[in-house]
Amino acid sequence: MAKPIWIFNTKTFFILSVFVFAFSCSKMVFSQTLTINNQATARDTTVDGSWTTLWPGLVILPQVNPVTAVFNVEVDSSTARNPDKLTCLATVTGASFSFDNTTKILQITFTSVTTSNVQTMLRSVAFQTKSTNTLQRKIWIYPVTISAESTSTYSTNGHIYRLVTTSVDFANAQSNATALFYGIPGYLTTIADNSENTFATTAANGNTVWLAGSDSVSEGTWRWIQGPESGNLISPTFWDSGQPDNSGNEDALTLRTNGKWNDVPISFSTASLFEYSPKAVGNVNFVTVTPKPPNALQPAAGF
Ligand SMILES: [Ca+2]
Ligand SMILES: [Ca+2]
Repeated sequence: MAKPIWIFNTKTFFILSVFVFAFSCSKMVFSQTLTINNQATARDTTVDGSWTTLWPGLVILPQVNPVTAVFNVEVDSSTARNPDKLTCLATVTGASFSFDNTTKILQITFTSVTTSNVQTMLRSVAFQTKSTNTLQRKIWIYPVTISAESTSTYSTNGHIYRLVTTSVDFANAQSNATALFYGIPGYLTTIADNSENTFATTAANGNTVWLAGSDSVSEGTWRWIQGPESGNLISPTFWDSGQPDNSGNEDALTLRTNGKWNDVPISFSTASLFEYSPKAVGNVNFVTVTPKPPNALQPAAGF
């Protein structure tokens, strides 16, 4: 009878799907890199004039040693008030920090530090203000440079580019790009101009890499499909001679080793260049300021 066979096949398919999904997840775990894994969403902290830690539960997994990196913690300029201060309360060998009172940026530099000590240092980041202004402060923590991976930072836009040489198809490349890296999700690289294209070519280090472009929706109309420019028409373009040729139906974009672009089938398999906009999507802490009682404050001028 056809019906029982159909049910059996559906069940088999479901069970196989579960195994395939579980296997995929286990692969993802192995391909993960240093990740601030519990800070993907914004936090809320209340401060009262004392030094208060902002990310006391921050976790970095897995432990990949050593780490050479720079992190920024920044009070958003639209919310910062002049008495606002940031510091690190911990002391760690190989780590140093400085606070710029004008930009309200605390910069923490790690040189060959264990991930455990990076975690200790970042957990100790503290905020203090003597301001009576109760405006909610918006504070980010984000990586500026990371040398533990094949990454480079483009100073023009502050974005981090990460080369992953494992060859995968277009769909997997997009999926892998969004995995958290130091607590921030990425995307396949998008190119804004010739300078960024040159930078990306150098970052690709002799590999042909996926970019976030596609014309699968409308043949010949190329758009970015990931990242801040997702949905935008791609302009300018840097096609190699004779490209795009849609040879055999090619709807995905690659950056060749010569810095020129080629359209390829989505089933093509190659390396990836991930892009991260750390400041735009870094871990945010919304800080509520609760001033101390009036008798603890200086008297208002004129009274
Ligand atoms: Ca095409
Ligand atoms: Ca082509």
